[in-house]
Amino acid sequence: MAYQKRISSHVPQLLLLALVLACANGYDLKLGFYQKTCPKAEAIVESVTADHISVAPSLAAPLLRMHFHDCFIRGCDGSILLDSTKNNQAEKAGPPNLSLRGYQVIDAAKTALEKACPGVVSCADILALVARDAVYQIKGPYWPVPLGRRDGRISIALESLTLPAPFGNIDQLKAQFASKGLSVKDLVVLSGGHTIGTSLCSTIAIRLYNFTGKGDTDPTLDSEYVPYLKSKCSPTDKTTIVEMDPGSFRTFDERFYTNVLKRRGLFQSDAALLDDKETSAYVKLQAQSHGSTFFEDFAESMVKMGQIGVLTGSAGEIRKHCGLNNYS
Ligand code: HEM
Ligand SMILES: *[C@@H]1O[C@H](CO)[C@@H](O)[C@H](O)[C@H]1NC(C)=O
Ligand SMILES: CC(=O)N[C@H]1CO[C@H](CO)[C@@H](O)[C@@H]1O
Repeated sequence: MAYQKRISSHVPQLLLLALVLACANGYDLKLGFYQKTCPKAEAIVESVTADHISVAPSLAAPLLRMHFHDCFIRGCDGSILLDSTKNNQAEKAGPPNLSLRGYQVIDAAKTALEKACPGVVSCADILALVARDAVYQIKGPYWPVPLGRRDGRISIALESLTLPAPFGNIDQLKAQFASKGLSVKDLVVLSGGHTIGTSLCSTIAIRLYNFTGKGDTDPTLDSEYVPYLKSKCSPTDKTTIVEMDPGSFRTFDERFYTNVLKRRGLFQSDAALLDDKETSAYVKLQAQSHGSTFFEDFAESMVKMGQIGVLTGSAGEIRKHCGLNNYS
């Protein structure tokens, strides 16, 4: 109920966004794609996601990140969901996978959907919906999800190394986003996803303890913040996690930008947002205006991200199990 009420308060913006989508040429996905073939599809995913997020709200972050990883490798085709096989190490087995979790939510939604309408709803669409519903469930922004993605058959561990790296500089990040058809604005807006969730200490160890190989700390990191991070993360720690946005890591808000502006972004890739005129202007604007346009911007950029390299029509397949190709 609360869910419905919160959506209706966003109706004007959502209608506008939906209109923009409907008018945009070249997009093969459609809002309400399953209306005839599986009318309850979106409601089923929403309900399964709510069941999980209500008991484990911290799953929203890795589920959002999972959708990002899926879209950046081979397009949003569910390739991140495929399991490794005897002859193939899948994306899941790549180094950035270590902290991805929440696959059980996707599988639970798939099981419910296969019961309601077998062979109809793709795993790639399920992931796109779950990411949206999970973020909305923790009171983040809501965005319309055009559907009709089909599932890819290929997933290669090594390709996960092409994801943007936490030590990427601004030029690298801009180029990586541009190669997916995403703008500089999309980069700074979507980086705001780091307002929720956690990171492994090992991801920031070099930045804290051996930045240039001389036992030093990244000088761009707020020196008053360094002792806090060091107290959480020892140099060799492989398992501890730190909050991306301390004190507010479960809340989807503009605090990411406040942190970055204070030079407390956890990754070099977050700090790098201060190294470009457009991205740093956006960081400042959101930090100083308490995120005046962050939710709308995030919604818009997520819709764009969700369209990267999608398979539609008769390409790919509708997997029966999200971890397996149908004929593997
Ligand atoms: C701009 C390039 C990006 C880089 C370099 C990057 C890098 C990372 C890294 C290294 C982690 C922590 C992994 C770990 O050690 O546990 C992480 C976590 C996360 N990322 Fe990103 N990311 C980027 C963009 C995005 C985007 C576009 C989104 C979604 C819109 C996103 C959402 C998240 C979330 C929610 C987490 C927390 C996951 C959790 O709590 O388990 N990131 N990211
Ligand atoms: C720091 O980096 C240097 C150069 O890469 C390396 O030789 C040294 O072993 C590292 N120190 C630690 C404590 O990892
Ligand atoms: C769950 C899973 O597949 N984990 C793998 C993540 O990647 C590392 C190596 O990069 C593997 O050792 C894990 O088994």
